[in-house]
Amino acid sequence: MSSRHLTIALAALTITSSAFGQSNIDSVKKFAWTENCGWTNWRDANSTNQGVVVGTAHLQGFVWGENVGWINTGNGGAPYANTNHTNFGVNIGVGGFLNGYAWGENIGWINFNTQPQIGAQGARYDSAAGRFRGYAWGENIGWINLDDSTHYVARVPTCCLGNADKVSGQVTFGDITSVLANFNGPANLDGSSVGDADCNGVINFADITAVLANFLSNCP
Ligand SMILES: [Ca+2]
Ligand SMILES: [Ca+2]
Repeated sequence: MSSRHLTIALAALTITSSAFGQSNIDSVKKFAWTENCGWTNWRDANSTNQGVVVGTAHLQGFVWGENVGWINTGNGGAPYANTNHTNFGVNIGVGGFLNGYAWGENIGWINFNTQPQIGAQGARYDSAAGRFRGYAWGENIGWINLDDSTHYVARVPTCCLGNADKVSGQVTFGDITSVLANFNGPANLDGSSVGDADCNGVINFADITAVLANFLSNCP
């Protein structure tokens, strides 16, 4: 994708009024592929301030399509009734399956309620894995692939204090080893870096303290 094109377009976002809060989409796992329109970026709208937020039962915020412009997943007034242009949006329903519509400024409605048509491949949010799966359908652009094994959209993992190695299970000596092995090393601000036991974007003695304070606790 053209990063220059993307940067200019993102800077040009003029949508105002709603206070969305920062996107909780992962800084690396933020792209989904559309069969006819290329990549979509779920995180970086207005420097992440209006990117997609995954709530407990709904989405809100904006996706940027490199070739199709803005796609609005909802204004946060959930659950979305989806009966007209003032109350549309994407809800997270039973089993994580999505329902409702997003609106693309240049491409019209995108239907996330695809489970009735395609069953288990319906668009859904897999809360255990913290990522989207399945396929959404754009009336004018065809399938949006949320199911790729490499290029998918994920939520920033919730921090489990002490879990420096980011491996599920009990907090153990392995987490201390992980802090030491990455001590003072670079870390992502979203807390996803191995070694960053307290998820604050730096790896230091505080991470050793976090491991010890949570030793043998369980992390999902
Ligand atoms: Ca661990
Ligand atoms: Ca830290």
